[in-house]
Amino acid sequence: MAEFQEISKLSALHPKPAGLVLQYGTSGFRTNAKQLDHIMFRMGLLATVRSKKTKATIGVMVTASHNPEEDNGVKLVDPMGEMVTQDWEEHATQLANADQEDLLTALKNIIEKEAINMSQEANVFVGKDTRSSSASLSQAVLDGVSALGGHNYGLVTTPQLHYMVCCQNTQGKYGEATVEGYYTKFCQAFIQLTKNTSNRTDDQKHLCLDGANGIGALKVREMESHLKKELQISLNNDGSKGRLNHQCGADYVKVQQKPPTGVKINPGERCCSFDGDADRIVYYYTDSEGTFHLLDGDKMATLISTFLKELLTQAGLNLKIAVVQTAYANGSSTHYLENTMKVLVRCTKTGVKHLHHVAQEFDVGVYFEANGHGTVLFSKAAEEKIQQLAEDTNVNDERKKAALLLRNTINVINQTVGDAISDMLLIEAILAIKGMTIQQWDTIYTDLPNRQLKVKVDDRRVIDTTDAERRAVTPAGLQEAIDNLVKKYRQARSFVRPSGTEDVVRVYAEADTQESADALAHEVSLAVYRLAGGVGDEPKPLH
Ligand code: 16G
Ligand code: MG
Repeated sequence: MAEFQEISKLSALHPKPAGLVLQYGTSGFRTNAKQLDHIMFRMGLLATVRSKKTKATIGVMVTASHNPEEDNGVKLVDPMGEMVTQDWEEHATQLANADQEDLLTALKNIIEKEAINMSQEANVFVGKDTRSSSASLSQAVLDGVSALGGHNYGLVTTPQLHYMVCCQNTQGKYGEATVEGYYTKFCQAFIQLTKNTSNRTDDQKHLCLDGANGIGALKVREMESHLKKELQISLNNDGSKGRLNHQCGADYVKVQQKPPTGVKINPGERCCSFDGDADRIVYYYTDSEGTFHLLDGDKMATLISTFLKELLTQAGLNLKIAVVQTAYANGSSTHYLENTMKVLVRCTKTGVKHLHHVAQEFDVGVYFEANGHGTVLFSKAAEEKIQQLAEDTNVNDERKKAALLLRNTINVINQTVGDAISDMLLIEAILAIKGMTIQQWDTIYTDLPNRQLKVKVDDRRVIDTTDAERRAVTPAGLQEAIDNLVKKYRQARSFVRPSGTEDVVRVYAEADTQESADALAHEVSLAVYRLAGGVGDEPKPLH
């Protein structure tokens, strides 16, 4: 067929380096940008056949999120704005690793296996972040999509691309499939939510933002006028000078537990950081003594679920709300949610797609990873009930008010994927409505001291886990060793898991004091090193 000849011709322009093997990881392919040209072309092909299969628009986002500037990556977005399904992740890996001369066969295998009608039209939305390699790599994706009806959105945040794919496939019901439509939808909802919060001072409207020198900074600047000064953002690390994710951004702040460079922070001031593709956010402040306080995904999940639960009660709506976390959630947050807030908490494997999936089981599913990826999902039935109540003329003022707030809350949230911009607007609105400072939010519960370490091993796949990654099944003896170490400390918990994005084993430990958490993390690292084939020097104690 003519299209296959065309593919052959174009693929010669995007050759695969011999011997290179890459996996579709936790969120797509990610590595040094120099190794990705053929992957991009092939993901353009795959997105096109995925579009034919689903008879819907598919998204391709070129980004390596919080990784350094020299890396890049690519991930596929399914019709409702969610991550691509697991069987197609496998197709992606197959196609990516086919030798140059086998590419057509690999593609035809997928087409056959999925029974794809090649005469079906295709539509692919392509987005990219601000990395210098993103321009040519997204062009390689477009070459793969070639002539088949791709739409190039150019520079967008990852969640903006997810949003636009969803808008397109719901014929505009979710909003208009443009960046402008995105700003209009979320900013209008924010303004509605905050309009009756009387007496907000300029201080309360002010937010200090670290844009990680990435796409989020650019897009916040574009969005600003839509906020009508109801949120006044001082934008730092806007990409005009500094390097992407370099000593700044959500990952740096969370891992280093300190403020980003390039930002002057006044004591008590509310601050937040995005990551490089703006699908992740953390909040923080420094107190009058200069001590740094981080408010991570767990703190956001708690604030949001408390707010929603109160509104649902006021509205008299009997909807099932749950919080979805991972093993990294601080033990204090889980304890607070279950025992004080009395909300259902579920734990899943690491990675947004896993949390998203579980959150879909509830009327209201609030999901957050501690690292700041997260959002809220409302079931169709829940949205309808809220909508009906908001329009009902026979309900009392209190219920009505709660229903209207819930309706606007739904509209300020990007339900397709965790979104730093939308999460920021939601948190800002909740703090405004509750008249709460960041310090008051921080004192809802106190985090247990914790430590994360990495251990290099010969092959991290020797570690297999169960129970949402909280227990190791292999290698033999490792879990027992961890259990025995945990027993030595108070309020302690520890687990290990192979990373999905780096060639390391990750170790997490928490306990009643920082010294204990550090000691436990070290001892567990040693157990991994000894029982799971550690390479290089033995892990050293932290103190
Ligand atoms: C990716 C995931 C993130 C997860 C992280 C874990 C998405 C969009 N991103 O960045 O959710 O927390 O990987 O990394 O799913 P690790 O496996 O190296 O610990
Ligand atoms: Mg990211």
